[in-house]
Amino acid sequence: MFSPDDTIVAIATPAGRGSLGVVRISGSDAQGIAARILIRDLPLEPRHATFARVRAYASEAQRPVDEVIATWFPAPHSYTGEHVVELSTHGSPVVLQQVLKSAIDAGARLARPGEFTLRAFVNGKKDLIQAEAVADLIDAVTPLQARVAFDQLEGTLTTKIAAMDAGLLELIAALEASIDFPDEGYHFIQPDAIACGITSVIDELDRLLEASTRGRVIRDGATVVIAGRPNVGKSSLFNALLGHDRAIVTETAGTTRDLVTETCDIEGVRVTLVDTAGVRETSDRVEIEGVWRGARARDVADLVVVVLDAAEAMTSDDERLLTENSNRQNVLVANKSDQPSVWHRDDAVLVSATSGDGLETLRRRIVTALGAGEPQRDSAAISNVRHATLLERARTHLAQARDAAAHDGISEEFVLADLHAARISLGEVVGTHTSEDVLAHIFERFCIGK
Ligand SMILES: Nc1nc2c(ncn2[C@@H]2O[C@H](COP(=O)(O)OP(=O)(O)O)[C@@H](O)[C@H]2O)c(=O)[nH]1
Ligand SMILES: [Mg+2]
Repeated sequence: MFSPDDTIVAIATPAGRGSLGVVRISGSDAQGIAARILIRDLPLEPRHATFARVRAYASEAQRPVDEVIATWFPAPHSYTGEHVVELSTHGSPVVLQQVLKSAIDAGARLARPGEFTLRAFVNGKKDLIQAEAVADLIDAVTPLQARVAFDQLEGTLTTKIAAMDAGLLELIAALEASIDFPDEGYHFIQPDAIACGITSVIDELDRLLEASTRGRVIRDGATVVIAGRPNVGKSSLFNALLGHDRAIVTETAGTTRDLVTETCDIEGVRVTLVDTAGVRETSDRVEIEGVWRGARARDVADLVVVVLDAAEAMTSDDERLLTENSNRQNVLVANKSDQPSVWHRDDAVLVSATSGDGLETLRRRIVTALGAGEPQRDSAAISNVRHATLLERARTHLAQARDAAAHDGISEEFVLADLHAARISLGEVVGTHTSEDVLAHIFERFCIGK
């Protein structure tokens, strides 16, 4: 899919104007290309930041286009594991394009999306989890997302998987020895010991999978819909959670008629917050449409925040909304706590959208209900559906292997087949067993220059 022998080049910094921009060149001819486009008598020294000028290579005049700092990272001590030259230019899109063109004219090929990181993977600088973590880290919009991605980049998950794989390899070795010397029966390992060894790997997988809901909510964010009858303070609560006045608030019932959507950071989780029209019987056509849209939004929400007015008796509209949302993931809010309450429910968070009382508790309740609460100590978060699916598959094979091992008369070959299959699934997570299609799919979502 990619030609691995080309020397590639791309602008590594985002589109737009800045004080600096970076052009990255990687491949066997990186130095040669740098020598052709830099106006400089001496070759670059390894790992030294060197001042130089870049020329327009193909033009007649070969006139200088910018002053740059050039750094040469000799293979294999570079991001990609190949020779890499990085040019820090002035951050003008025009200058960056000229430097890029000059490198292409001097023999480089424009890199495809993710090609630098793909090369890092192919050259063993990063496993697949870490390569994917690079994309996640770049895409992160909350500090928590960045932390989870960075942990994976550091290899927390990789280490866990390597430990499980080593455990399985040991069991496989013992079982294979038993097969090679059939007269000895289970001489090298007892069935109990096999089952026990498999169980400890299954337990470890379960811990990882348990933490995966949290990881996925952190990585992908969640949609939270605010519902309630008119005038209970939905829009006020929406604004309070956002921290600015986005939705219109008035004392007139039926003010909000369309969905109002904003993203915000709730305890590190990227939440798409949706304010809806109040649920009530109405003959106003616009309001009917609004109520219908609100119902649709609740259907697709990860969580519904049902707002009730603590200062007023509950109505049949409230009751209906409570029943309707009881099967959904929900958090109940008793709003207007600054006024005397006329009812009380243990399961509702007492909040005042106008004074801000109770908002902290509400934020925590939302995050907990989304399954993204405080992490277990020392847990590596699985944030990626691909990882979770493969780990589930490994678990299924291990459960089968354990069953087979527990049955007298089932041959070791069956146990072995499942243990091997489990190792393959684990290997796919890290990237030791991964098809080209999967790789292409993963690297597609990178931007050019990464
Ligand atoms: N005292 C008090 N009034 C509130 C509170 N939250 C909202 N309100 C008032 O209730 C009315 C309706 O608020 P709004 O947010 O538009 O409700 P919505 O129709 O559910 O979106 C407005 O007059 C708000 O100022 C609160 O916590 N305390
Ligand atoms: Mg409103």
